[in-house]
Amino acid sequence: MTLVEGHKQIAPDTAVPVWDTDPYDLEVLVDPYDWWADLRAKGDVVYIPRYSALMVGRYETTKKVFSDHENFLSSRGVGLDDFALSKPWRPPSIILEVDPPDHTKTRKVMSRAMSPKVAKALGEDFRQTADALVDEILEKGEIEAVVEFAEAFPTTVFPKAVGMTIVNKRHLVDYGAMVFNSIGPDNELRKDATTRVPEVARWIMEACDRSRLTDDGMGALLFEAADAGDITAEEASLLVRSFLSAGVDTTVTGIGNALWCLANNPAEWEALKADPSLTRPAFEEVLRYTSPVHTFCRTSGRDTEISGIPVEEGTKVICSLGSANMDPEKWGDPENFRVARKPVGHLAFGVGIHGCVGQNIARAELDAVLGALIAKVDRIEWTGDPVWRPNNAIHALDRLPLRFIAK
Ligand code: OVV
Repeated sequence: MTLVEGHKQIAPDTAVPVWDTDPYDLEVLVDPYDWWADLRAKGDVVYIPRYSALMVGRYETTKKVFSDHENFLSSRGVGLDDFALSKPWRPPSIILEVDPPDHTKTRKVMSRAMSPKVAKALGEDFRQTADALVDEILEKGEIEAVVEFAEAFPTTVFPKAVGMTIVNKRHLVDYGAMVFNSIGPDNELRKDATTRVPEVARWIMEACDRSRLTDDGMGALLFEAADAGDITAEEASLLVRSFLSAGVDTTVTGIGNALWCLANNPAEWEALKADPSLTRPAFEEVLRYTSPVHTFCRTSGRDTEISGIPVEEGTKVICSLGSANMDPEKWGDPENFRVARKPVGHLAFGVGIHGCVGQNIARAELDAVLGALIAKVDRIEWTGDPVWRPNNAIHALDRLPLRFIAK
């Protein structure tokens, strides 16, 4: 069998539009908006010869594929590698890269460990840390906000919430880059990110051991589930690894992207300051407008169809969450960032049984960060040009030169 990027080469149905393009081209990754518009214009589903894969980016189709876990599997990998045919770069995640019934049990344990109640209890520490960080930033005035704000916050509060006793902020950020770049082709980005796999992955697994965790964090809740017989101790460790895989880069990106949106849209920042009840909707709009996780794949587990187009078993379907979140058919004026939009149904957290299980924690972090900004900051201004950092699955900033002016 001929493999392309670790999956079966397919013969697409003749009715599928063919688009000779690279969704993982560096220029697309750093500025995807026009490319997404082209993707949606091609049709419900397109064939990308370069990767011998189908791709979807219209809202309704993307939502449908993402919700249909029976036809579109996660257990064969959510990147371009088909785990049925090629060896994954790390032992697969037991919550992300798995289907029901195996998924059901781990999902339940993870949702309990990150319940609204847990998120609420963490809120106090999140707020204290956000207040202190914003005070520090105001003292400095001008900062590079990716490192000094976006990375600083989650790498402080999240390891603490998990109950980690050994913390290496650099390893946490680098591991996130590895995990998310691996959800894509084996291009330069993925090769660069994974050069340090043995060292960083070993550190991550060590940090996930029960002996390295406090008895009062989210990690301990997983080992309590192991004590109760819901999962094994090995599974608890792998689920701690999932916290560290999915909980750092994503929220770092959420904070960076929020600052980018607010600095670019001063009138919306004024509207948010004037009405702090818009804090939550403003974050949802940041998610819709910037899609911190822009792309995930699924694999068809049987012959099926998308919008009436036959799809053969073993087909990788590249799903552009970022494009779906900018589809004018769904959003009317998607190109406008509006803090009061309340974009219910955005796909930034995914949708269906694999929808982000940590979203309560993410929202609690952003409530704290935006709350501290609203309370203390009058203006957010550019001191230079923002720079985006290409990643096969994450739509994140690399540099945010910003000035913060106190109230
Ligand atoms: C990149 C990512 C997203 C969600 C979950 C995981 C990883 C995991 O490792 O479980």
